[in-house]
Amino acid sequence: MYIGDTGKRGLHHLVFEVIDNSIDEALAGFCNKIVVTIHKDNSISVLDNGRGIPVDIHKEEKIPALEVVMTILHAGGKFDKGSYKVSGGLHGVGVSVVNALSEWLTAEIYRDNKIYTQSYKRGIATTKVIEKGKIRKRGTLIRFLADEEIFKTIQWEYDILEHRMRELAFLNKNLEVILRDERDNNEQRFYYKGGVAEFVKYLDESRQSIIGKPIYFEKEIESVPMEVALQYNISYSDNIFTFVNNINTVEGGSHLVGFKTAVTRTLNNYAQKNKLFKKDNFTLSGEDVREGLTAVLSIKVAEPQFEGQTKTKLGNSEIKGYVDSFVTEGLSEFLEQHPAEGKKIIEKCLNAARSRDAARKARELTRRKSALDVGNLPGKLSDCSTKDPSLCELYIVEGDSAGGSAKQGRDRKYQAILPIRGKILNVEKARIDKVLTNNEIRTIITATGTGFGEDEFNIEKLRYNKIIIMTDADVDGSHIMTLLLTFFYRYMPTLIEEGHVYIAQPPLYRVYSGKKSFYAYDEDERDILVKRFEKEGRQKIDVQRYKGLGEMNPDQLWSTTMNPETRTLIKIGVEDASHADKTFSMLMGEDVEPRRNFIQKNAKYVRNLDI
Ligand code: 0RA
Repeated sequence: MYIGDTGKRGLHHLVFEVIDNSIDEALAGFCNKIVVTIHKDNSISVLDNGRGIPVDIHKEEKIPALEVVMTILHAGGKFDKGSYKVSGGLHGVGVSVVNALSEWLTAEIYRDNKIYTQSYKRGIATTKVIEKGKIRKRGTLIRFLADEEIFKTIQWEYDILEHRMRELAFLNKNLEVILRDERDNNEQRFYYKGGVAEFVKYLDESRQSIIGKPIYFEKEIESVPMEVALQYNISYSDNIFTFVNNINTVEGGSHLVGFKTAVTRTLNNYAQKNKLFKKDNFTLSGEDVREGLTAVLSIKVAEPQFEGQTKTKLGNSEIKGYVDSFVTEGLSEFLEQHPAEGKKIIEKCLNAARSRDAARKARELTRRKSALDVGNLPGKLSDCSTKDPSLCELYIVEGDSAGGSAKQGRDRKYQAILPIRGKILNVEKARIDKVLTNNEIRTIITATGTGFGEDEFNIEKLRYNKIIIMTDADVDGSHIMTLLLTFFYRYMPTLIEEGHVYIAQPPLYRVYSGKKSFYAYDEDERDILVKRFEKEGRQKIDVQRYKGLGEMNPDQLWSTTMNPETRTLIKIGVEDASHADKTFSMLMGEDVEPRRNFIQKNAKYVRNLDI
């Protein structure tokens, strides 16, 4: 049984589990609409127009099937609900688990022109299955209130639900998904006739494509339905997302291997056949053909084997060949029919190959100079004295003056300070060879000790357990923050995935009166502190607003932002790579409009910005 945790993530898994059951019904071809409603009392409901959970008496348990599904662990699997049941470690625990973790839950079933209902408290039935009236439609409605004694929070986050609902609508092209929020009377409808092609278009919204609309094809081989969309854009990174039974296979697996093999081979064959290479014996590498590629591959597998640390790696070996021949066939056909696009794609790949060559030379050069070698630590780095990485922290600090305060204020035993000056390079717009010649970036790579690039990066060599970004709480500061996060996300993603990257939270205000002084991290806190002083009857109350870290003296910086006993750090996680990716390309990319919208929408929340 896996719900994950009792925090925000675990809470949202509850509703995803319920939705998965409706999705199974959709995959079996009996349901094409799902409505998720967040109610004012923090309960949430999922309504589908499927066949309705059966209510007849279960042969073995001698109680209605509905009650079996709702109250007996793992009962879900006993029903043959359709061939592509979601399974694996993430979902598929069964709705009885959701029931057990809910203060209350009610199920309403529309079947045989009747309404049936049953209620539960903390997983135990409090009523029988009751017939409640007549109805013409079919379906299932599940509504529950998560148990506050189990979950730290039971507040639903619209954005998390929105993201998964949209994803499900992209992945199931005939499915209409509606998300309602009764807390603010908001409603969104997700319905994409184009399926994963529209998914790719959405992911690349703020990137410039080189071939117009995405290449799309679908096919079923050996009862494995497959669907893929690909698009090339002018950026230098690749974004390939793979799904098995609607589960994001973050760790990849046999389907991804089949996809990559097919793309590389097909493009090489095509270019050779059409004499698009200057030299006859030239070959494009996998990296070359993936530069600027955005793709979504979605397949349905009857008995998926999920492996890997987070059970998001597809293990079924037969799938590699199916995906390979599917993609080879579809992509070859596209190229034959669209020679102009084919030529553009090959040109793009050749450019990538050239630049990779340049990067290799740049890297060799830097290696010779040992610039990325730890033995040659940058002069600006004030290292800590402890050598045990698990205890060490690296503060990357904006500006020399704040760097100076941090250096004096720190605990030099385990805190290292690396001041960086000005804006670092926008890695979203630069190629790898240019990224590597940028001084600030080289300094950061050297300081971390891990090396760089697919072959050399080694997390074992990481010199600090925590890498903490500390910038001013102003526009420049948040820009530098975003640039740094983009850099880590694009070029050293393991650091983020393994939870080594943090954001420091310096206070925005100091509220003081006489000798008493307190720090406030936002406007609300500031107002509360002022009110408290007023209640104490103090006459002279002052508020200092910190515009930059440099305004704090070393002691203040230590006690507010660096002292592990009192500081607040935000740990950066990649909740969802596609979301982060989209956000970064939007924040850092060419288009101004979506960026402006994002900043306006998030300005208030920017202090809690989590990718
Ligand atoms: C078992 C059998 C049948 C449908 C379902 C389960 C079912 C479960 C859920 C959960 C949420 N929505 C659902 N919709 C259907 C098929 C019964 C039949 O043959 O009519």
